[in-house]
Amino acid sequence: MKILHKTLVGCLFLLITSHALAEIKISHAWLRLLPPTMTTTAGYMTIYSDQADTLLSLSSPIANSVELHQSKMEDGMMSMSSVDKLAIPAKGTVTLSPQGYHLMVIGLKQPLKKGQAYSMLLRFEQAGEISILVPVEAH
Ligand SMILES: [Cu+2]
Repeated sequence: MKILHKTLVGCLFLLITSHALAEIKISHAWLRLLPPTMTTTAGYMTIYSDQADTLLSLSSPIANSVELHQSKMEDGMMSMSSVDKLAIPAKGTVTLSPQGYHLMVIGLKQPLKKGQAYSMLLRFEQAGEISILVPVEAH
């Protein structure tokens, strides 16, 4: 039942955005619910592009900044570093997940509420700006 619910939420927030130059599809976007005392959280999504594109930056009115990060296993230790941009191959998909690339939403201006969705702006080199709604989920 829980899995079914997650799938439904994912589908509801599947966003299809068309553009004259490029088509970007963003699916399964979510922000991790954390205790209200935490001011930084992580975000995940799947990005598809029908032509080669690059995600240059992100922002959201709910936070001071949104950074692209990459988690890596190095010498048996999980570490993460910031990435300044993310290439998406033509007709390719890049998945941001807890194990790899992810978003750090830094300096939250208010505690995130479960079930609520917050707007986020993505800036692509080719497709331009794309605004999405990202729901908060407790995984
Ligand atoms: Cu990170």
